[in-house]
Amino acid sequence: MSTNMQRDILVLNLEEQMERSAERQFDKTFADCTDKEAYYVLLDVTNELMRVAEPIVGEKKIYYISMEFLIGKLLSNNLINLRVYDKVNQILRKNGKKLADIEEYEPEPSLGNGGLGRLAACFLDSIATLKLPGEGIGLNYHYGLFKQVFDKNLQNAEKDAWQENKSWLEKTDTTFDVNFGDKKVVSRLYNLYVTGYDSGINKLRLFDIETVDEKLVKKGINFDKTKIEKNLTLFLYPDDSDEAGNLLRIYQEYFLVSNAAQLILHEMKERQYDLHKLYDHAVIQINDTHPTMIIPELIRILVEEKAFSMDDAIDVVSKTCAYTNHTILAEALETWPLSYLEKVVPQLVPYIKELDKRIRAKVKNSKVQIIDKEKKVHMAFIDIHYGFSVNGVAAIHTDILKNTELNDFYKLYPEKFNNKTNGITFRRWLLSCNHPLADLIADTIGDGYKKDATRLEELLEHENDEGFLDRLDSIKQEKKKELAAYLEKHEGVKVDPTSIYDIQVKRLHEYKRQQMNALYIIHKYLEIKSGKKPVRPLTFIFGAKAAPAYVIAKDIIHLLLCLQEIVNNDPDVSPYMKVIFVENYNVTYAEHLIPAADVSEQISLASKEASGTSNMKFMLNGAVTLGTDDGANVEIHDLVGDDNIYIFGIDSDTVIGHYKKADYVSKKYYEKSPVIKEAVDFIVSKQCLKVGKKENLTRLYNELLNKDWFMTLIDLESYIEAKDRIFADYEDRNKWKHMMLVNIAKAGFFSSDRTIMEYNRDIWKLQKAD
Ligand code: DL6
Repeated sequence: MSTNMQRDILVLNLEEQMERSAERQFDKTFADCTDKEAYYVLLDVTNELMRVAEPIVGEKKIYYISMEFLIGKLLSNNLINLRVYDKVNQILRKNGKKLADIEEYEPEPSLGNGGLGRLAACFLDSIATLKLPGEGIGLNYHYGLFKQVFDKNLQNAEKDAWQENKSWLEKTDTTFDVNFGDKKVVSRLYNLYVTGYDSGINKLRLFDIETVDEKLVKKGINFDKTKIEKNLTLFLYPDDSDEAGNLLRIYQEYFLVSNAAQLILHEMKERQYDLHKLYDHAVIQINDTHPTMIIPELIRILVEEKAFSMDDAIDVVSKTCAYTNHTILAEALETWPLSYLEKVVPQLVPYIKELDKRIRAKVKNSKVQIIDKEKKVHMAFIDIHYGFSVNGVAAIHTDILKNTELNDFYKLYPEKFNNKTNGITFRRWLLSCNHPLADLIADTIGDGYKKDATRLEELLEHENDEGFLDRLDSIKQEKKKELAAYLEKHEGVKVDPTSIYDIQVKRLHEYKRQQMNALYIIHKYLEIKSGKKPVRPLTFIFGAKAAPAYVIAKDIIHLLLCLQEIVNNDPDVSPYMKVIFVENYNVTYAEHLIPAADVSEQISLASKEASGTSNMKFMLNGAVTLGTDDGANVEIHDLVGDDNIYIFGIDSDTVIGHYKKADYVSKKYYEKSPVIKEAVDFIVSKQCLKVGKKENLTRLYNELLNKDWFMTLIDLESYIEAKDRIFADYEDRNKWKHMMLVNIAKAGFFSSDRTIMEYNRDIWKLQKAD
């Protein structure tokens, strides 16, 4: 029987399948199952549907290698992609159940950190949706990224035990030997099915080892970092503030690429492809520098095990590998001491030296050498010299790479550089998280936009349709009410759904400038205290995790939590303004927050945010951006025009100029402006110190005054002005509804389907499966 027929039969008999599964697993009827049991029933039948779905195959495949895949909960998304969402909901209703209640029991896989990992997940969805043969290759972290817990206004980190026996993961029989310099481990492959929207199935390949010992984790997320056989896949981003942490990260990275190389070569062998033509059958996208070792590893295997000459091996691998850069922050561009690599992967070192030697023979410029004078290996440089494509993730980011950060490389290889502006999957960030909006759009312009997002522009024909604009507005209100209920349940804070929801959710980093938002909140607080009330209550919502070793980032969280306590408990102020820092922000939380947002905070220092992707998710859900001309904000600005976005602050050229001349002095702005001075001083005021810790608050205060590397103070006044303006404009309801409409209508460009089509057109060159 064809897979399509098997699928159709399963779908036809879905209700019976569910009954059978309920009986098999719990000895109950489906109606009698608890919501938790119902989740396992749905998991079971959905897994079955995926097992019989058509795999996407072709002569050439994309292998997207990444240390992170922030896939989020999968149930709703899979039901939507498999086109059984409505049918399942009907059956649930019949049995007195709601999908939203059932989904609460699905654990969120903790396999990513932020934008980079979430992008990888969106890309897998789009690759499958476009029927391109492709796989993600990553690691199966047991505790993944830490779980954030607040105590005394401080962030604590705990392990996130997300794995369960019954899950989306399928254990396979595939194992590989992975040899490190001082030890050998045996890997195990797990598969996770990736559904495309109304298309076929690809796989995410996650590797693990069976000797991991979860009991190694003692208090919080502390564990012995030297016991590699026991800790290798415990955590994503182990604390790398010491040598053992750095070494562990290198062990993890090599574990990933060794498995990836073996898996790819195994598939080539199975299909009897000529390895000299590897690039005709495989393209490897290296997601940031973390999987860079795939290049020397593949070269090593081809030379040592497949009798390739060094020249041939380098040639074939260079034609197979492509690199995506996701940041210009120097500290995030990995450089590993050669001595660390000699310890963990001595077998790769001769190859890395050979790659370095060949560049030295060709190019004299010391700034492009792979191994520098201090014997550090620049991983990105391996990718650029020995990959065939280098891409940035938004237009301005790619321009900065070409013209500034990687200019020496751009001059060497102009043909390799290209831009691929990021995107988001609309299946998750609209169809799944905002059903009423998705339905309204379908009612208005038809279903076509679900496959071709540019059709959202057709909504512009309705810009004068008051009825439509009112429906848009009432959906936003409905989502705001839902979020208010969710926040009350999860954070214990009551918010006014008629207030303006101003939301900043992303990793906590100084360049993203959550501290600037905090200074605005202080400013508003003091204004209200002095009697100047806002026209409408304001709700400031934050969600962010700080890397456990990033001290100032944790201080910023501390300040925001202190402000939350001060503001929300002050009877003079709390009716007019609330601050909520949600605990343990993750994909699930984002799915509740984003549809309800009015204002999308995208306030990074211009030039520093490579792209950003929450900006796209907010826009798609009708929020208006308050931001700098940075990352993909620049493209949002171009698309929606000056009238539908609020841009403030110095531009990227000015920022880069300040860095070049080293002439930025934050104190100058503090001394010149009473508004800035008052806000900054509040951080160490008696009122703040009463609820906060002196050490943390003083450190942050000093950082802002004496360093402020990400130039918060230079932009603060224009930020306050723009934010006051956006809040005032919210009162012009017609104008606001129109802005919502334009933002939604113009969001089509940011579908990750478009991004993946561009990757495929320019880099991967895969044939779509029939
Ligand atoms: O490309 C995905 C995502 C971008 O949207 C963000 O702007 C960028 O910060 C992020 N990059 C990283 C890499 N490390 N750092 N910093 O997460 O990638």
